[in-house]
Amino acid sequence: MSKIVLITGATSGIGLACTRKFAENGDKLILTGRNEQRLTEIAQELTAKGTEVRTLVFDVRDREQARQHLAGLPQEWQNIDVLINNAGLALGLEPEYQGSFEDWDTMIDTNIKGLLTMTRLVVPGMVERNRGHIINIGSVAGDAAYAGGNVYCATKAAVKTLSDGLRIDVADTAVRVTNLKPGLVETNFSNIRFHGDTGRAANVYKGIKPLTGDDIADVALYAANAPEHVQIAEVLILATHQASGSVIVRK
Ligand code: NDP
Ligand code: 8X3
Repeated sequence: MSKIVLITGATSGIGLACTRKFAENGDKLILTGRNEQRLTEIAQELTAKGTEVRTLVFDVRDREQARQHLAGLPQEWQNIDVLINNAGLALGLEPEYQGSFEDWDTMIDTNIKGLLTMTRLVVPGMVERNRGHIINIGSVAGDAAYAGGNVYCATKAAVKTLSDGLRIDVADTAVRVTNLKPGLVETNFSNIRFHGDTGRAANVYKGIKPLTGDDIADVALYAANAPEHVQIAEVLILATHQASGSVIVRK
């Protein structure tokens, strides 16, 4: 049965890959992001292939905008079946005692508070309907800190704890909660982390075949379509030559 799937940060990387996979699966999509032009282009591409799409342009850090956009959805789009909390970022790789206050605030406001905002706004309807699925994009970074990862790792550890907490809080309903924890995925992630230093970003994926957004989207799609009595609670997805956040074998 076709589902209504809301994906945050649908304009790039893992969010865009999920967008395309769920569209191919025949689902209806609510795509959110900050880049209106990119969202429109993606929506046009998918609409041409027969997918029903709505786009919502807002920053997940802006609680009031998020609230207004969701409340403004037409009635037939209100019953969201799957929420993919994907929007997020890392900024910097400095030691904790030298990090940027501004970068820390952006990561915490986006990766933790933005995810919480979306959860708070969407999940009550799921609980009321006794149907729904939240797929949070955590990270191997949330399992253990790595050098320079400090605040980013802490935000992804928070995603794990918030996923576990939510799973407990909805355990008396049919709502499911999944925390997907990718390792190295080649997206725009490292360009953002290094503030546009593309050479430094490219080095992150040197000597190893990294994951792609599609690899993560495949798992998200599997989790969303697992039989109703099956809850894929948490999945760690690594490149074959990556063993943990800090053990990466490059050849
Ligand atoms: P990308 O930079 O390619 O995509 C990030 C997406 O999030 C973009 O669409 C971006 O939109 C959006 N976004 C960022 N900040 C906001 C915001 N404040 N409001 C709305 N949208 C926002 O990176 P990835 O696809 O790699 O990252 C997606 C998620 O996956 C993140 O949560 C990241 O932490 C996680 N992750 C990534 C891994 C990797 O190795 N790449 C590994 C593990 C987890 P915009 O263009 O407007 O900035
Ligand atoms: C993104 C993967 O290893 O750069 O969460 O933290 S990593």
